[in-house]
Amino acid sequence: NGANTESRGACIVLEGLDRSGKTSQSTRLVSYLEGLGHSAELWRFPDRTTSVGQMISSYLSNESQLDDHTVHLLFSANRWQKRSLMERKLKAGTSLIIDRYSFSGVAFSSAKGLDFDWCKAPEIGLLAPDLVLYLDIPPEKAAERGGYGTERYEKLEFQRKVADCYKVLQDPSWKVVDAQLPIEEISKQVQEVGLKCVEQCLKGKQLSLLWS
Ligand code: Z5A
Repeated sequence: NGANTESRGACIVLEGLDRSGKTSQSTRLVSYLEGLGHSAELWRFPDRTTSVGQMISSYLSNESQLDDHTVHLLFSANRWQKRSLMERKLKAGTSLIIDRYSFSGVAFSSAKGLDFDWCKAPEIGLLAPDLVLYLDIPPEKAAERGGYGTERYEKLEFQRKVADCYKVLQDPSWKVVDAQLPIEEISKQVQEVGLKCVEQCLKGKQLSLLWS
């Protein structure tokens, strides 16, 4: 019904604390969709391959220092760098499974104490995902998984604050999955809602923008 509801790929975002299993689950979802003959790609933010992504990467590994506002805008710019490609891929029928997106941007920066609405502002106008899968795990349990490395945010106290900020962001459309279940069990749930979303977008669904 109408020119704006042409068949397209789905934009599916996985969010959650560090070690919640986003990478494992997004990889599995892409394989599953491809196995069914769908065109799907795995994306992640930060995308460390772009020029802005390299600045973020050196900041995360503590090789450089940046003001909190500056780094927030870099994370956002990193998404803006990919926006037009994202739109082209979706319109060409490829589904994008994205490991972290604007929600990470707002959750991590507001956990540092930056104003919540200020954090949301630079994300306005980016493509809104068709589905957000939130891998829910208590920070203490996530920390037990192989322990944290040396990256900047890999500390329990900070992850607790991030978890609280994610709660503020969460809306009823999010699919919350218990990330403490066995990997296979989580995959089944992710595949079920993921496939439904892909099929719905194939039938035709209008692209929308953050935050509306
Ligand atoms: N950041 C930001 O500040 N602003 C932004 O806009 C964006 C990001 C986009 C980048 O992290 C950092 O940037 C991140 C947020 C911030 N900082 N933190 N924290 P990243 O994306 O490069 O790294 P990560 O998200 O922290 O990834 P991760 O540590 O690899 O976690 P994961 O992808 O969620 O989990 P995983 O690799 O799939 O699994 C972790 C381990 O748990 C692994 O050993 C698995 O085998 C195991 N695992 C997974 N699932 C299970 C289950 N179900 N049971 C038991 N064990 C499991």
